[in-house]
Amino acid sequence: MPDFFSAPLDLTDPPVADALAREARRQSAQIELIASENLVSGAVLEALGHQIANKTLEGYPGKRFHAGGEFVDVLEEAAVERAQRLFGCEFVNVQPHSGTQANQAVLFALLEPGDRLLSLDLAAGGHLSHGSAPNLSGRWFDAHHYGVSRDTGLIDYDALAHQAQQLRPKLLIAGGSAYPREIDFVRMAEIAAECGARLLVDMAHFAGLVAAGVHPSPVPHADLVTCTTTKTLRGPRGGLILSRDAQWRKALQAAVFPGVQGSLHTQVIAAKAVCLGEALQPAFQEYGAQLKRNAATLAETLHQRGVDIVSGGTDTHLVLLDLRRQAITGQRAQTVLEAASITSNRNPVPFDARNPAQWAGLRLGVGAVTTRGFREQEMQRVGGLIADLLEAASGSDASATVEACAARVASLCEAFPIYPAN
Ligand code: DSN
Repeated sequence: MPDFFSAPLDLTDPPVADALAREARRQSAQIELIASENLVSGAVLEALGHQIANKTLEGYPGKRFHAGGEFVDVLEEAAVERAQRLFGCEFVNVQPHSGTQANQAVLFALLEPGDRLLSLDLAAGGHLSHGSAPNLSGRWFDAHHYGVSRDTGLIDYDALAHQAQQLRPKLLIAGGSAYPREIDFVRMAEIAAECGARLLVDMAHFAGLVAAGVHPSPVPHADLVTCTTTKTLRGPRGGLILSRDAQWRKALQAAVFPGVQGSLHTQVIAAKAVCLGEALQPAFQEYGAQLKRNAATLAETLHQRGVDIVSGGTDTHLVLLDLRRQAITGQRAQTVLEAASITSNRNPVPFDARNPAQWAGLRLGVGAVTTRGFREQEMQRVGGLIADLLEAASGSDASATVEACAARVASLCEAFPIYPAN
């Protein structure tokens, strides 16, 4: 009988161990370009796998509903203090289990059911949790959306100001999942103030760039800021709520627990503390700067090969391709890239069809490859591979190109190894 506390997984549960091992090999052998992904440090993984995961706790440090929370208190206080220093804010809640739950808690704190909110349209790069029809936020609130200019792909702030004046929302939301450009937070705050709305900025995708000091911070301008720790912040799956001051503290603490969540994911709190500590190191500033250089290089390489880039480029880690010129769907592109071991996701482009099967966009992000060590030279190679694959995808048989690109992906990945066990 294997020892319960020490037996390795491959002995106790081979099918699960096998799937995990194969996933580790997949990550090692594929070029990961999903914009919401990254590769966490060994230290973050160690915290995530720690037995602190056994601990059940509700409430906040010093005011828990269960005994035995003294060490989790140390971790939660460290995570809060590090986030305060990193983002220059007075209030932080590190408990949200995801970015969506962070947003849900903000809506719970600021709005009553039926209240009006105004957020970026999904096809223009918004997020489900900002009032999308199938999401709770779209069911329980009177959600309206602003878009981007058809000519530039950029937010049209004058049109937004006019729309906000007409609608008088209680909450204006900036940010999303696929808007590749810097947002003018000063202008957003003005628009919110002019119509009597609060401003929430969801910086889930670009939080790491803000932390690195290579992207403007929304913290001084927004009433509230949410993010994940997962993406460019290079930490565990989970969310944060931030505010420049403490005026919403009581409402937000209560909104997270007991409002929308129960007990903590204690191992994730530990891992959040670790990733926030890493983001405070000078090396993270260089990581953030490299993210921007890598994304810009990828966008430029693809543009030179005749691929349309939504908004003409990027200010972040994210590049959104518009494949209408190639006459292929995002799904077709995603499938062909995946066959060559490049992982990405289909996405709508502004004013796109409602049906995901017909979306014309492909979203790329450089968080994981930058962590892996790719720089401009590698991004040019990756851009060239993607351009070859997109050209092949618009023909009837892409298999020869896929095979040639897959071999080049394999050699690139071998040159930039990740975790030691791989
Ligand atoms: N919001 C989704 C994305 O951007 O891919 C998941 O984080």
